[in-house]
Amino acid sequence: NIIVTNKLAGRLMEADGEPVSGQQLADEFGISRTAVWKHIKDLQEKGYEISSIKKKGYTLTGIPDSLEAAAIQPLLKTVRYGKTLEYLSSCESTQIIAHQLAQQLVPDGTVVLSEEQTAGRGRMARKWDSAHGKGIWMSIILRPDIPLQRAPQFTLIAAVSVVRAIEEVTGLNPDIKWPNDILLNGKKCTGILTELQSDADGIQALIIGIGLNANQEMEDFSDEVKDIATSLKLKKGSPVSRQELVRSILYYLELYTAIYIDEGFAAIKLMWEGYSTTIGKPVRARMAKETLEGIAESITDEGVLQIRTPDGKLHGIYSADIEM
Ligand code: BT5
Repeated sequence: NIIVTNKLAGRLMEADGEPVSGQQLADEFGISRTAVWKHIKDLQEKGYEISSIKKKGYTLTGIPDSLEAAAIQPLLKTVRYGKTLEYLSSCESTQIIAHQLAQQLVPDGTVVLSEEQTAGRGRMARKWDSAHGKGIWMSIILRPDIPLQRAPQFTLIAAVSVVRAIEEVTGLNPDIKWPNDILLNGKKCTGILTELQSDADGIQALIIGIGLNANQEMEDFSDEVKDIATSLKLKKGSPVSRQELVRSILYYLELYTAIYIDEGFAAIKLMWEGYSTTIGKPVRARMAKETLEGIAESITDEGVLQIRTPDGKLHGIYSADIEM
């Protein structure tokens, strides 16, 4: 029954503000007009704004700010990504759920979204601040047929996809800081975490975690991140649509992944370099065992950062925190 309710919501969303008559909905869904009316009531209780005008029908005038499948899927422009979508109001981490789902043979492009994470994580077991309903806390399960060592490139593919989506939906112009930060005026608005499941046959699943600060106010951030974090709303001065952002991120991620699989990393690398604040700058790279200072010269075709130290040597950095 909830499935019919959701499909009906989708039908009204696709009508794009035009009224759809109760009779037409009844015919399309093979239910009575009274049943249609009950589904409409259910939707209204969930926060969907639907007006009904005699002889014309039902018009959708507002959708709740939720990331549930019914709100995301109808206007999705992808072929596969997001077609299977697990939505939770709260969880420890969408990465954990995605890892579990990945073992159950869910399809390429399966998405996990949660309104809140109680133990959101960054790289190296760091915490990720995930206030309820304010951001996009999303994990995407991909099953690309690529060798293990190419997995880090997906962090860069995801970063370019998120930047394009932010530009498209909000008009803001974020930068990328290698490897996984997206910044607005030097403050972090998005972090990306790429994890994988592999066996002797290679990669079974890539789990791409995206944490995007959408509508936080300053007070929604914990003291630990207040000084280094920002949200799209804070920068733009008005709320942004999380639903449109999710759809746009999935659209670009599917598109750029296809380009990457067909043509290799070169095209993605060009876009990435266009958005990067890191290349050409003096940087300090903190790694687990050492710290290097030098000029960030380029990224390789594998996505490895090349730093030239003052002694003229070129160092390939696979993972680090970059200070500029
Ligand atoms: C990251 O790690 O930037 C990857 C973050 C990935 C989060 C997503 S949310 C969906 C999925 N489920 C998860 O549990 N995780 C993924 P890293 O580069 O290690 O940066 C972590 C650091 O960023 C922290 O140590 C803080 O300093 C800072 N930070 C934490 N929360 C933040 C936030 N909401 N906004 C900006 N900075 C934050």
